[in-house]
Amino acid sequence: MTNPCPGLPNPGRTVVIGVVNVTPDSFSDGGQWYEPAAAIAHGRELVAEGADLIDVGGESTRPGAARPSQSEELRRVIPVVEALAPLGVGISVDTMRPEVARRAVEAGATLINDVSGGMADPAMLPTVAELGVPYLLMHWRGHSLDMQSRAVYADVRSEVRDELARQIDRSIDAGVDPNCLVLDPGLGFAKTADHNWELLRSPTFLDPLGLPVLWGVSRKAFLGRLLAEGDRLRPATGRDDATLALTTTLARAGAWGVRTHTVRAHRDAIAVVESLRSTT
Ligand code: PMM
Repeated sequence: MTNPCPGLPNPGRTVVIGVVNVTPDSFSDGGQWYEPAAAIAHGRELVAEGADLIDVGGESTRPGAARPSQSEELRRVIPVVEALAPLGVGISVDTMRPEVARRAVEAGATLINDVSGGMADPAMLPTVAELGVPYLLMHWRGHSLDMQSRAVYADVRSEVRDELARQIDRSIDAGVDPNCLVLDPGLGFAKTADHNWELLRSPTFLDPLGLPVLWGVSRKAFLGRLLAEGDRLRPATGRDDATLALTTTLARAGAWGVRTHTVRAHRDAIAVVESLRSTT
């Protein structure tokens, strides 16, 4: 029996993380929550819908995106974390920067979601170890500006698994509590649509690493392509039903969590999955 990590939700079903992108340029919600007041109101809605965690991010990671400065990222994220933390829900901060992670935890964040898995900044892993909060470690090969040029794999499943295993070792070497690690295969990050589908066809492929797994599929471009009419990708907000189909499949396969832009429908789908699992 391992010691649970304080702050890591464990509700006995798949966790739902609601996304609040405080950015002008995220592909998935088109800058709708860029103003702090709008972001805070949206976070409150997601909490009311039953989110287990709210993931607050100030940097768009859409392919080709340029990075905001650290001060701009702090300006976007911290007021939203401060406003949502008192609601009692867990707050995750989606950042690759150790200083943003630290300031967000001081402002009430309870989990660090680092899409670079500790690779963007060498100070991140020691900072996470010092802060002692759960750490979401995603598979990553480089910044958004040119990440799709790194989407080259002989065997995407084993390469993603091996690269994550290396980052797990680095995290533990830096002092991060292994009970506080959550993995994420990083769909869309240095991966083509075919790579994403290949990983999704084996939803337990990271199980040998022995850690909880979160999937971020919500509204991603590979769903837009799947649902395209001719050359026209289905717009991001028209991808929620397909996202829900994946949540159902992933929850059925035992995923620890899903990261989504809408919450209630995902909680409902997970309730159905749990009821099917029930033996009574
Ligand atoms: N995807 C995005 C941003 N942050 N974090 C994790 N852990 N996993 C993801 O798949 C992920 C992420 C990009 O999508 P968005 O525009 O919906 O935030």
